[in-house]
Amino acid sequence: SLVEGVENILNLQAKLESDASNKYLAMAAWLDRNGYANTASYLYKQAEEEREHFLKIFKFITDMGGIAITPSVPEVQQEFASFKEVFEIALQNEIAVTQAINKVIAKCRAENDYATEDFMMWYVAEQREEEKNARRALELFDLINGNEADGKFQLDVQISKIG
Ligand code: OFO
Repeated sequence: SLVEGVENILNLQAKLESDASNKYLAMAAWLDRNGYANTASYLYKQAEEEREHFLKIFKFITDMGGIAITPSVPEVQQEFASFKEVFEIALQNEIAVTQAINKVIAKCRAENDYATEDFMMWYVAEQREEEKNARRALELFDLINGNEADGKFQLDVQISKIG
C-alpha cells in the first residue's frame, strides 16, 4: 500500500509525464508542418514513450492499492520560434522532469517506501538517457549550419538518428 504523501506525489508525476507526452506531440506537429519530417517522427515516438511513462506510474498506483487520478489536459505550446528552440525547450522540460523524479524519490525515502523507490529508479536511468539525447540534439545545431537549406536537411536527418 501507499502512504498518502507518496500517492499524491506519484499522481503529480503521472500528470507531468502525461503533459510531457502532449508537449512532444505539439513539437512533432510543428516540425511536421515546417518540413522537418524525420525529426517529427522522432518526436512523435517520444510522445508515445512519455505516454508509456505516464501509464506505468498510473498502473503502479493502482497495483499498490492507491487511487490513480486521470490527469487533466492543459494547453501546451503550439508555436516555436525556430527548429533549435524546439530542442532548447525539450531539454528544459526533461531537466524539470528529472528534478520532479528526484523529489518523488526523496519523498519515498522520507516515508521508508522502498518499493516505490525501487520502481522509480527505472525513471532515473530513463531521464539520464533523455537528457543526454536532448543535449546531443543541441550539439548538432552547433556542428551543422542550419541557416542553409542543406544544413536544415542534414539536421533533420541527424537529429532523428539520436538515441
Ligand atoms: Fe522524459 O519524462 Fe518521462 O520520464
